[in-house]
Amino acid sequence: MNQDAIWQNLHLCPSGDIDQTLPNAAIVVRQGKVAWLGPYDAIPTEHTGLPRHDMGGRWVTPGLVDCHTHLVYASQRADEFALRLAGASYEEIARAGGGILSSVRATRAASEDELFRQSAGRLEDLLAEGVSAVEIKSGYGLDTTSEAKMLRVARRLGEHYGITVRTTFLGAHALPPEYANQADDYISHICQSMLPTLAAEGLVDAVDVFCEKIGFNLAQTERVFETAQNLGLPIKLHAEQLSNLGGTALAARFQALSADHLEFLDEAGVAAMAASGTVAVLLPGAYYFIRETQLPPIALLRRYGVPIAIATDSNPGTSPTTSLLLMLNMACTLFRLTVREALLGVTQHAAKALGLQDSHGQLAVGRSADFVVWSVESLSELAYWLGRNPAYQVVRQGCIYTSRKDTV
Ligand code: DI6
Ligand code: FE
Repeated sequence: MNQDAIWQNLHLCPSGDIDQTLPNAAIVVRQGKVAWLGPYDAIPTEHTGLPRHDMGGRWVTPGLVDCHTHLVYASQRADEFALRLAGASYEEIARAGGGILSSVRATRAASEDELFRQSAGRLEDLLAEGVSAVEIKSGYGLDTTSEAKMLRVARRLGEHYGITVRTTFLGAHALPPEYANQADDYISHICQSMLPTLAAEGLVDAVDVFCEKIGFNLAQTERVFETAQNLGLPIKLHAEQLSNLGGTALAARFQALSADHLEFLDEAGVAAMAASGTVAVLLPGAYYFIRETQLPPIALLRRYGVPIAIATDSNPGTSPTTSLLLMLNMACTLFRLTVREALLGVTQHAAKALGLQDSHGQLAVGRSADFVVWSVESLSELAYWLGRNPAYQVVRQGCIYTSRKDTV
């Protein structure tokens, strides 16, 4: 229940930057928003009559943001995982009609309620770790009806759980069987019909393309971007995940919110991102799960000052995870990010990757009271535990969503 109250006795990290923290702090919540935050001793008198929640000196961060997911889909692909363990590559499976297309078959066949039910379970895992905003892509429907179904489910999830969901249209994820060997025709269908229709229904917040040898080429990607631009929709891009096609530089030309994956990104691409203010979204779960060995160019991203975000890429083929905290650990262990970089990557920078930097990723007066109280001795523990959730209390819009006994 939403009740005006003071959360006190906090070790507060309001910006998601672990170099900026405030001991013995308090947050005043009124009508689901942060009415005030600062040192406990300085709570303005007009608030002092409110009920109190004493957090015993625990750490508090803003609600986390998962800025790249394919959370809505039906079934799973554990059989394909077994094939890969036996030696088949992700690309071989995709070319043989498995991979994304097997999720397309299952997602098309599922009713909207069934799709909601399966996806809700995954979303609840994220929420339990303190995620309060999530991006959800379409891309397992690949026809107007099924893409609309996915996007409606994404919207319903946001309403049902009272969280921020940003929907991204990823119709150009794979070639549907109806358009086999006719990629240009499928792109025309997206640009002339599918995307304008879904946008008119208010289902699309951003547009993404899988720009890859097994996805869509640069010219096709550009056509989708032009359509998005004409509709006034921001763009994102799956780029340089398996090879370097130059998609990132193209995305930067369109002032993309983010370019994602980026293992094969070169210096020219990094420079283009820096110039356009595009966020680099790194997805260590996919890197790990497909046993990639090419590391994203972290040193270059740092040198050019490109903001780095971290996300789950939650999807049935290459990143079947529902833990953003596990991604924090992997970003540090696999990509050698610092804990500070990783935490900024799931707060401030993740919000920017969704165009939500003015409302999410930081705690400030007037913003929604979305925060997480952690049972940890230091914030490094958020990246340290391997598959453990130390969230003590998750608060969204001033409501306590989960609260559990301290286990530390
Ligand atoms: N890149 C990915 O890692 C996922 N999609 C994409 O464009 C994989 C999606 C899948 O295999 O189902
Ligand atoms: Fe993805």
